[in-house]
Amino acid sequence: MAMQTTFAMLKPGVLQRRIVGEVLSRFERKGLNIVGLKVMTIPPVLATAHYAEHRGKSFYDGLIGYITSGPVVAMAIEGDDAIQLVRRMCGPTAVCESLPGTIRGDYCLHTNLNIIHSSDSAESAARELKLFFQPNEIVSWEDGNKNWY
Ligand code: 3AN
Repeated sequence: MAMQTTFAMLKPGVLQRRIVGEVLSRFERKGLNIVGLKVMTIPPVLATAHYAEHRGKSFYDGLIGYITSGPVVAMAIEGDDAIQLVRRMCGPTAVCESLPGTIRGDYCLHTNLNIIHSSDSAESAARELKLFFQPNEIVSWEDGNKNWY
């Protein structure tokens, strides 16, 4: 196991649905540490940088339109194997494959509105954390209960 920090983002609509706390609670209860957190509206230049790998795909324009359509909650989450763990807690990209118990399985109906993003590799996490957070906006902290998770 390796201590990792991953990037995750609650997409537009999550604030409006007032389920931010519910989703954050899942990460907290799991034993992961929230080490960066901010509400922001994504400027188009950041949206295109973040989703550069999808440029040219059929859903790209809709994706950029959606992600810039309202405020998001950007998160840095730390813990042992956090990158893969957070991905698994989110569930697969396609909502019809996301099982109940995962965030996408429990909170969304359509793949293009799949409510949460999380980094899929160490390289993506490093790139995305740098895009969304200044170094001093990520604050590691010691958890006195860490031996109980
Ligand atoms: P993930 O967010 O699970 O890493 P990606 O990076 O393949 O998935 O896709 C980024 C986002 O693009 C997804 N979260 C989803 O909102 C949207 N997306 C991906 N594939 C499709 C698709 N086939 N149809 C509609 N939207 C899609």
